[in-house]
Amino acid sequence: MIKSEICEILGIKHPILQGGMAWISDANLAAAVSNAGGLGTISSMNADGEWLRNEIYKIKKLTDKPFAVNIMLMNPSADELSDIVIEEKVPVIVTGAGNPHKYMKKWISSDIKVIPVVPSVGLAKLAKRNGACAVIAEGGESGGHVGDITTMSLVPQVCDAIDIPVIAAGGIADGRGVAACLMLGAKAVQLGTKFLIAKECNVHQNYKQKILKAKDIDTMTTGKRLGHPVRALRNPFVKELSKLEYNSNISDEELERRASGSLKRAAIDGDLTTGSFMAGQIAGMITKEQSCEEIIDDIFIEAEQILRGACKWLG
Ligand code: TUI
Repeated sequence: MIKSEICEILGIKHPILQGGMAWISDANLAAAVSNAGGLGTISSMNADGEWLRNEIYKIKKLTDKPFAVNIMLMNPSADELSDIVIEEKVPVIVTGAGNPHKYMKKWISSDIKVIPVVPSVGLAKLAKRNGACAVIAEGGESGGHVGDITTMSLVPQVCDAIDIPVIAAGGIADGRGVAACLMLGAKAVQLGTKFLIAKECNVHQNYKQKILKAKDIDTMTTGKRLGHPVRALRNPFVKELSKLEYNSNISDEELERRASGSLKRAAIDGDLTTGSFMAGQIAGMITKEQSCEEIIDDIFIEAEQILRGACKWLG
């Protein structure tokens, strides 16, 4: 059994978190992950207050285990959502896509555990100073909004820089990835793309099929020019966006307008030509739909075997 201090801090059985995925991770997916011994996460990126409150009510009916709400700081409703998580006594908040500094004091004084996603050592140090109980060091292999540094380079540098637990994310889909991240110094892992194909995930079937069919080279990033690079599976929409990005006659506003709504079109409508199917570079490793329990059990059985077998390297 693989355990770490993250299990104690968060009250979970296995050191694994499900990444909050906008328009995708709802109460149903998060509850299935929490019931399987990980930490499920409801994404509030696409949410208004009423939607989030409703999902929190639903998850409390579906599980008595801890869960997280993910607050994306680019969300125009972030201020409103930041109060709802307090009112509804959410046990854990994961933040992304920005610096959560202005909310941390009120969350921590309300006994909420805060885990910011950090794409750099500087932000990890800031998160620790502001009272985070752990950080998620997310490498650029991830799907969606990504930083520049890879998981392999980022995780050990963040582990060296701070003395709170580090959770690795980006490029992890199986027990090999989990074992490798523990060797880099991480105390847990966060997986997004792998949970997107879970049986309990309500995303459109076209999205799942695209991930199940993807190969290693099938993702690409766009949006660097706008300051928020996004990794998604190649399709006509993403290829066109990439062309426009290098066209100096196209304004930033026009680019933003084209990108806006594209994740919803993929996740809810399954629109293969105008949707943005955000996914990590490990999409090519995902070949079958499984329940959250099967995903987590398989991953930790494999990670344990690998770690036990690792002595062979010592002769
Ligand atoms: O946020 C994510 N992944 C996401 S958000 C998203 S929704 C979206 N839709 C359209 C366009 C863009 C996004 C899809 N995927 N992951 C967590 C994450 N946080 N990755 C990187 C960061 C991050 C970036 C900058 C965290 C902090 C940060 O701080 C910058 C600063 O100094 O404020």
